[in-house]
Amino acid sequence: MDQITDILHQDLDPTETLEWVESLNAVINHDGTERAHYLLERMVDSTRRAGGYLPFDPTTEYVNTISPQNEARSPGDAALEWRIRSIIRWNALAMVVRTNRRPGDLGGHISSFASSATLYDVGFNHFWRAPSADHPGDLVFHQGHSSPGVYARSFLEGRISAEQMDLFRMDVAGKGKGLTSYPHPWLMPDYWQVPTVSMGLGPIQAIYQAQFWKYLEHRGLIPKTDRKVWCFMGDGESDEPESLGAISLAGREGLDNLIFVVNCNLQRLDGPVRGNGKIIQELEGVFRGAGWNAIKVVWGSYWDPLLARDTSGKLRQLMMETVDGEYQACKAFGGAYTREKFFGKYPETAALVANMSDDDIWRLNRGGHDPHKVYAAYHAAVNTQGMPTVILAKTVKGYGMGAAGESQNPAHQQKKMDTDAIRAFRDRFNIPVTDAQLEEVPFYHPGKDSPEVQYLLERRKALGGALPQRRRKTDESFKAPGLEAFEQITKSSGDREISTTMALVRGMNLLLRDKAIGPRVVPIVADEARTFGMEGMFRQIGIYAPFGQKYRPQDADQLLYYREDQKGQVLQQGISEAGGMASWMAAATSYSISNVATLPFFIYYSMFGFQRIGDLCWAAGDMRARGFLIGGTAGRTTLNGEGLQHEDGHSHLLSGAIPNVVSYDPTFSYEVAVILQDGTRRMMQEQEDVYYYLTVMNENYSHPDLPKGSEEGIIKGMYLFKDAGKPKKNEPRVQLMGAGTILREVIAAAELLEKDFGVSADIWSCPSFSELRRDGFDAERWNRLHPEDEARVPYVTSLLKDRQGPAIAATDYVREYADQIRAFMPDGMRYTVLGTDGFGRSDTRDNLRAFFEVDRYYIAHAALAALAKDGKVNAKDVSRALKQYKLDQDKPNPMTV
Ligand SMILES: Cc1ncc(C[n+]2csc(CCOP(=O)(O)OP(=O)(O)O)c2C)c(N)n1
Ligand SMILES: [Mg+2]
Repeated sequence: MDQITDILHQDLDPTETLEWVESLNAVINHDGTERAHYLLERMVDSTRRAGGYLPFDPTTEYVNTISPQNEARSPGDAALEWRIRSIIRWNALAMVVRTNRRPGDLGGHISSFASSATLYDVGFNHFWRAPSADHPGDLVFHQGHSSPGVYARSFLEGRISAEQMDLFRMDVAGKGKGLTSYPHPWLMPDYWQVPTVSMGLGPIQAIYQAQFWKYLEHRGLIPKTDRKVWCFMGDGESDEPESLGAISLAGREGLDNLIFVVNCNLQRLDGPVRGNGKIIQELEGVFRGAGWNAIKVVWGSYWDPLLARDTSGKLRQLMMETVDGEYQACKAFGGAYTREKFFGKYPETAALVANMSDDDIWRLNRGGHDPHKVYAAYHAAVNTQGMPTVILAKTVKGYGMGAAGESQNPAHQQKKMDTDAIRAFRDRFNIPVTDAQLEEVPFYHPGKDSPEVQYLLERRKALGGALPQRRRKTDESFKAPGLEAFEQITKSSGDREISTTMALVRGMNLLLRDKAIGPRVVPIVADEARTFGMEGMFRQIGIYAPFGQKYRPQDADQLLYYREDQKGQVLQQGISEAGGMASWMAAATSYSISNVATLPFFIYYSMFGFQRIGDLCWAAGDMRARGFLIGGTAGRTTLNGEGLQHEDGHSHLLSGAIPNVVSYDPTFSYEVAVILQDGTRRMMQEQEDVYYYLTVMNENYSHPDLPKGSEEGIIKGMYLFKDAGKPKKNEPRVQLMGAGTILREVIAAAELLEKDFGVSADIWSCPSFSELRRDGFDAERWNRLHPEDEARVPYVTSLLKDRQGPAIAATDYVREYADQIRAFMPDGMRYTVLGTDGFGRSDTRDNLRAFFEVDRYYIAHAALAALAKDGKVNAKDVSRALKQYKLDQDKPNPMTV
């Protein structure tokens, strides 16, 4: 970059330069700028061929990308739109100020929407289409903390009442009418479509939404249309790795259905975004480098005459030299300051404003506050083909707030304003609220029949209806295949040894055979399909490639070759779990956003899921995603060779914390089948807003038949796998519980106990301790609230209450996982939990299970220890077990090594 600037600033022969520039001007005047561009590119090519090193300059001058003569004109009524925008500004401010004058310190933001009001307004008035019979609708990701402005518009439209405006951030007291702090589909399911406020999650989701629409179009599941994904984000938000981390995908796949609007108010929460640089220039370079069409909207119309008179080029030079920290100061300190510190730097620029008053200088507006400039940029964006567009709009944080916030470093957190500041705001935006009313900061509604409201409603009608609006259910209906469709995996595998990962992939293949649901299955991988044995799908259903396969794959002569196809069904998202998850979220909400239900499976290394991209998983819960997340090669001792960073022993604790996630850790293929079937039924057929998390393992073993009648227990999380029958007199008895591959150690432990100690065991398979916990706490809570009614019995309690002996549970997860049900053990039943607490490591499965003390010997020993405490065997028996099974009493706790 510096080298380029240096070259551009050294002019060895100004006369020659001038001749070239004049020739180019002649071309521009005669044939237009496109021809000039072509010639320049050819010259660059020739220079490069001659051996010249011409690095790419990713940025352009610090002026608007669209020159005034190329601006599309808005057909709107500018004066009326200003009135509407002013009223919206007022009500958004009133909403936050009123909220913060009441007890509770509920917070809210004024300055972000103040900076972006015009950016939203132009979109709402002229561009964003609601779903209607004629159009599937655009999707808008709003900047989360600009929500007051969105509510304020709905208030004018009559969609939100004044009473509701006073329920901002009161989700509980609002009893379903409250207005959420930020966009939350979970809490406002008819309104918000996508949660955005966790910075960075909106942008990455928007990219994968746009990709998913193209995918649906290519696969013929939706017609090709001109609908767009619009994503608003803050300039500070661009710091998040998720914000920019996937933009190259959008460029590579030419997602011209995607428009980013970056609100460049030069500030974030603490202060300037790039005080010592220019965020717009930085982002222009980054996005252009990634193949985006970057449109800068830096200056408003009042600058046009000044720029037209800038024949010396000094104003442009000054604009380029000035850093954002200084631009912010100009807006904070006003016209006189700007004349002296900005224009005063060069005599030429000082002369340009010599005839202007300080007020005139103050009024020189930024592009993002000028509806004409914004309209022109949006118009260019929606008409751009073959590439995504980013609009970099320069604005003022806290616009209109004056000394209370405008361009002030602490503006972001400003939520209270005194009456003087409110009066100034009222005057600036000409709001008909009297001095006497000012104290209460009333909402202002001009009336349903006012020209403002009529105009606004007419605009929305022309664009298909009100926005935002969210669809709760798809109009389609599906019938999930019955369990018989999964017979291949509900029946014993006989001598064949397979893993639950293989069972899952078979289950997916069986679903793919279903006529209606099959085409809706969306397998998503982050470069791990081979790890999970899914490479068969490459050939069978193809990998999605928007431009088809342009090469002969290396393995073309093989049966299962790497087949890419425009109609491919597998989404291969490369090594990006965040990308895979965002892609899954797009598919998992397609029922709502496109009225086309799909059933996505995102299969990944379980360690890189809820832990690494947990915030997206949380947002998926909020947005009522439906689909399967598959944590592959899970388990701290089952994925034996990979070591500390790979071996997952806790993802179930994380998934269990998300209220609408249903999690399972199955052992046998028939358990996988029952869960798959039931999940498909609940999500596709019943349209329940839940999503599933399954851990599957890579250990091969043989699988028995589905035990008769066990379906309900599998789904609820526990069933009797082996009944030891009625205990004989004085026979010590234990209840052994397990999940995942460790259930097999539990089964082996039961044999040891019987053979070596004459202890018999009932064996329970527990595919979901998390589901058991939820059921138990639900019953417990109900009982507390209904002290005189017949008590409900938690499911676990009901299964164990007539059983004898202590219970011992072991899983491949940390102890907290199985410990979740401790409270629901029947009175007097001792409960011992074994688990894989501590850092994982690499070794053989046997060694790891011995290390974490979850193998059959430790389970048998734990059972004897529990029986000894209950007085059913002697301490000597426990010692004998230690000796016989060669267990080291002085082994350090795995937590500590
Ligand atoms: C992941 C995450 N981290 C931190 C925050 C807290 N936060 C909310 S807004 C904000 C500043 C936003 O600045 P910017 O993106 O420039 O938006 P602006 O309000 O200036 O338009 C921060 C840090 C958040 N919401 N999400
Ligand atoms: Mg900002």
